[in-house]
Amino acid sequence: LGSKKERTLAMIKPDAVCKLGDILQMIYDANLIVTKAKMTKLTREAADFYTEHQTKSFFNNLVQFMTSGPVVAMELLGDEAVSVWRRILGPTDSSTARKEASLSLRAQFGTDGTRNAGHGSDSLASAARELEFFFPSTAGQGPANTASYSDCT
Ligand code: DGI
Repeated sequence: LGSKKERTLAMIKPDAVCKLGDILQMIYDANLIVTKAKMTKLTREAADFYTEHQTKSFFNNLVQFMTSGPVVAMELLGDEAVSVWRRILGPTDSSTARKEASLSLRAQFGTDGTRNAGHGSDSLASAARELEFFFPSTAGQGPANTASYSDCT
């Protein structure tokens, strides 16, 4: 009673794929379950994913960053998963995140406002759209799997 199971789309951005282990621990500690996962290198799909931002000044930087290496997309399931995962991420700007008392994912692994380690759907409606983007229920499989990643230093 009082719990609301939700599904949300979590994405680990290219700058934090090397930290996937730490991030899975944060997901586990928050009582969220990974119900789908895919590592993929986005190409022009990145522009479609961020289509709402296409008129913004930072759009080109954003797409360039998001296509610079593999991302890991996951469906997370749990009580209030949308807001719980957003809380784990912390503020959009990693510098702002580092000023907060709690050590969010972006505070730990992000660099600035563009290179900010992760993404999370901001509503149930966005989650439905973004999950369909990465894990389509019909017509194809979405962005292709990337077989390997070996760039961690
Ligand atoms: O949901 P968020 O990822 O926290 O934020 P958002 O949906 O408003 O923006 C999507 C991404 O676009 C964000 O993760 C990084 C980039 N972005 C958003 N606002 C700014 C930005 N990048 C820069 N450089 N400056 C911004 O103001």
